[in-house]
Amino acid sequence: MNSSTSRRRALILVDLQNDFIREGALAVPAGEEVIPIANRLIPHFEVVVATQDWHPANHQSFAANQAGLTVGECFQLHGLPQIAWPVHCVQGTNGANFAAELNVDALHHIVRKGDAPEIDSYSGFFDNGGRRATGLEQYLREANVSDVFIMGLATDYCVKFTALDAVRLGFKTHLIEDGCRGVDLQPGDSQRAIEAMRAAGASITSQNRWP
Ligand code: VGL
Ligand code: ZN
Repeated sequence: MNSSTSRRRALILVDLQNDFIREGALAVPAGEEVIPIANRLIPHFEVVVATQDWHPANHQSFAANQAGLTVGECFQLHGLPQIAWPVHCVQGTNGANFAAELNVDALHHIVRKGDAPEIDSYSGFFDNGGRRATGLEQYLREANVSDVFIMGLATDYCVKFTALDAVRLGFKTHLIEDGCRGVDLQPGDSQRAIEAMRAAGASITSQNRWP
């Protein structure tokens, strides 16, 4: 089988960063529980990619940068629906660093996103307007990746939109459901996100697939 027909499998670790776990600025409930799962699964994949939320301090998704808005409120940001978030994952801060326990030496590629102040970027592939690509698609294609296995934080935001873009781009897309945790601003958001990923064509799998 030549390289153009080979099917390589990539693990995509979404936003396993300090601000999304424990006492982080945008802590996802029980978010830290997925770090050991990531470390355990890494050796099973030929390609391992991590995304990293990477905002400038003046990012316009931060409630603190929007007069009159409080965290959790929805507003329009340059024509796109946006949730006002706490200041998080500011470039160069400890909150933006990968979780200390994550086996970062095993990562083949890191994708930084959300660096343009005027637009958010939940997906690891494109900004929320679907305009600017991060380079992840090109990286995966050059690595002859056919299947992507996605896990991380948060189920209802960055995991969801990364998976939906992966399906749309034609990757066979698998969600490692128990490798994800969600924000659940509204109760049920994570479950609805999983349903949306399934409906779009992602297959839902579990870490038990690699015993
Ligand atoms: C995320 C909200 C804001 C995520 C990132 O990683 O899911 N959520 N920025
Ligand atoms: Zn963010």
